[in-house]
Amino acid sequence: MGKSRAGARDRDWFLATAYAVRNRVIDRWLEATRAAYENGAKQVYYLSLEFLVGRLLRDNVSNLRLTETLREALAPLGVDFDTLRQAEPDAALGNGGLGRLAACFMESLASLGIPAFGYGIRYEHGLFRQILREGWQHEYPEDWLTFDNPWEFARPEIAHDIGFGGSVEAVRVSEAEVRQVWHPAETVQAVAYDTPVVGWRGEHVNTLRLWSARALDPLKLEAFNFGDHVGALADRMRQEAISKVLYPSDETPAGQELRLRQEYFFTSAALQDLVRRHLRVYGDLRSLPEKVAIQLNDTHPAIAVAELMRICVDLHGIPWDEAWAITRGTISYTNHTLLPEALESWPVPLMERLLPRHMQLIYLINAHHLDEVRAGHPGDNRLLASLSLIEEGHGRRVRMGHLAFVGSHKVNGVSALHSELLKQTVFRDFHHIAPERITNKTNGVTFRRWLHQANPGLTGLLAEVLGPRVLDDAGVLEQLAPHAADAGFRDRFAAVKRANKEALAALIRRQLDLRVDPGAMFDVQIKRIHEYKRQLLNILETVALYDAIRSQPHLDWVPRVKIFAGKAAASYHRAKLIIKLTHDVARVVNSDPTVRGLLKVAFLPNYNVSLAEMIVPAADLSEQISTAGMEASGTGNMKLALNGALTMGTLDGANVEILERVGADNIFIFGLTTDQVEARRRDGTHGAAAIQVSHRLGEVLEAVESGVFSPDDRGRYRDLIGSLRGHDYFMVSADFDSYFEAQRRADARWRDGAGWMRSAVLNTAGVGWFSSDRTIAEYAEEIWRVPVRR
Ligand code: NBG
Repeated sequence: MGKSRAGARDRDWFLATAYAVRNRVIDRWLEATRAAYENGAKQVYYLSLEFLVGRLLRDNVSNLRLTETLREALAPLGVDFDTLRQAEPDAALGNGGLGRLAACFMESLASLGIPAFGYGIRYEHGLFRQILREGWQHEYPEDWLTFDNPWEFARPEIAHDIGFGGSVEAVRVSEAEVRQVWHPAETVQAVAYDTPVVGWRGEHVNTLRLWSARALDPLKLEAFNFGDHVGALADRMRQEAISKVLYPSDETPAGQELRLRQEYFFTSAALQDLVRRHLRVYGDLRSLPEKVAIQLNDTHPAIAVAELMRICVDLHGIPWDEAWAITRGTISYTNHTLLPEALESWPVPLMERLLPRHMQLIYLINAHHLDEVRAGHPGDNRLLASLSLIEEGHGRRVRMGHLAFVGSHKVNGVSALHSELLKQTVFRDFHHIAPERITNKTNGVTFRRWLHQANPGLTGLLAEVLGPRVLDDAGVLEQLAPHAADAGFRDRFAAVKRANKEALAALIRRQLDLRVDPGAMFDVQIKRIHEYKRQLLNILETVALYDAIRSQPHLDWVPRVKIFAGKAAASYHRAKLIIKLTHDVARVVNSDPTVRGLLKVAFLPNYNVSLAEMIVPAADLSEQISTAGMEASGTGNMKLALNGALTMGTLDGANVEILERVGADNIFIFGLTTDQVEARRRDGTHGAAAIQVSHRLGEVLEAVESGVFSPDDRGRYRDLIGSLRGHDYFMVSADFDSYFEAQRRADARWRDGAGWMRSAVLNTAGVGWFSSDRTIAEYAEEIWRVPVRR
């Protein structure tokens, strides 16, 4: 690092260590890449606008099995591995579950030895830093690249031209053939930055290739010479803005033009890159479906369908039908949400202006597609309108989900329930005409990060009791079940949990200046703040519990710490207000002596992957309380159960499958089902009805509404609470009593200490199936048709 030992800081030690580790990776990486070419293996390409990677040092060191070696090497230098690894900034190139899933999938692809590339954007600024001032969220830019990023390799020589705008010209290339030639008005370069992705035991290494935007002309020298220094750089700034920042929207529309530019930018770069690689080896695009699988992570890269058609038809002169077979044979698409506001669509005029040739191709794809529909269902105009790629009425728009659907050979949801709902709701008519298309691939998480690294204490215990094979095969966790009956084992399991809770309690003390008792139940809700995820329900229940403790202080209350963390989209006012309410309640509850510390509320700021790695191993209770039918899957639910937390959950997303695997005795299920939610929504007054029958809820709402927790601004929560009295779309009122009652069941189980621990062990034992290795093996077999090395 060019520094003396005395002058070196944690960051220097981190970088020096990372470079030393990196050297161990490179040979394997080059070797894996070469081997994949040589044996003609099929390549998987995972296209994702987000990769929420977090830190990489511990991941790489642990997968290379170098953790102990490294500690020993650092000790004589007086350097502590756990201190230096915290100097690594999180790569926060994602918002939440969707981006983190992509990162887990990359790790599992490498661990299963499947040759794969991840393609995305190298955002200069990832997800914003959250700062809380008096409980209000403020967003600050995040700067992960300020210091060197030791994991990435810049490849300035690998660059693709990405066009925007301009016009399309018909050019006769032979007597028989006219081709459409796109003349973009503007061209930006996509430059590759590669990060090696090390699989378990370092046996296979793949590549995460992120694109950065580079202007072709760095500077208008003439303008500069005439003194217009800012104007001379303006074009460059505009073009390079494409990879400047991640859109901080999570399941909310990001409708701006720059977003569409980002989507086309990385999708086109990815396709040009993989087509070039394919042609170099096989010389012909016709073998693409046999040698390449492209997975679209949500609709963000859905323009790939039109782009691949453009490459085949316009650039390679492949006849339409054949090009279509290549495209559909290669591409498949994962849907991650049913929320109508998150289903992407772009105004036709914007598409025409930004991507004129793609718009023509989309019309052509639509024409062929609707012809087929018409042939099968003559005269059914409703069906045609519903299946069209173009939404007519209030401004014509291109429906990206429809484009992705027609251009894919498989479309999957991310939990059993979600995939069923896809068939019944957003893709109902598509499912009718293509009943084989939709399939389910329930999400998973990588156990290397979320168990081995995040919870070394538990991992050591599991390896001792089950044998080291548990490290390679999550299926072995099943064999833990009989140990739940062994008091000696439960004590050791409980001791690990206790140590993790002490570490988290210390963090809470440092960050919030709040003392919490590691002996209390740690009740955790960590995820993006969103109305459908219902942090509000949790806070209202907290208020109800607070009232109950105060009115009967002598009862034997279970001590609880309510732990929250999560970010709200910058423009999502109601979500920010919910964060504020959490703080207002925390202030009152935490300082009330009559509560005697039996209830504490802690909101940890700036939730990210690294903070999750601290909280997950320390949780006792996992709040997965979304309105039924709204959380596509969830993955935090899996991480927490894996680490021995009991789930407090609705029958939503993957909670349903967690229930099946851990058993009804080891999970707390409450609330309306998807069908009941739907039925109740048809009744416009259900909020008021629920409040009428619940005295407890009525009191809680009145207190919050009248300003008991916000004496500085008594009207602060009037609208928020008012909405629960009316239509209450998210069923907070309707589910309140059921939730309160389920929480009391949790209390009862907690009082039976042995019973709680038995359930905790059975959670860890029951969720081996939620390893992303299982998920990826399913994609490999049923969607990509690539072999898996196990
Ligand atoms: C999210 C869902 C989660 C799911 C992740 C990963 C989006 C659009 N969807 O329930 O809300 O676990 O995707 O599949 O971010």
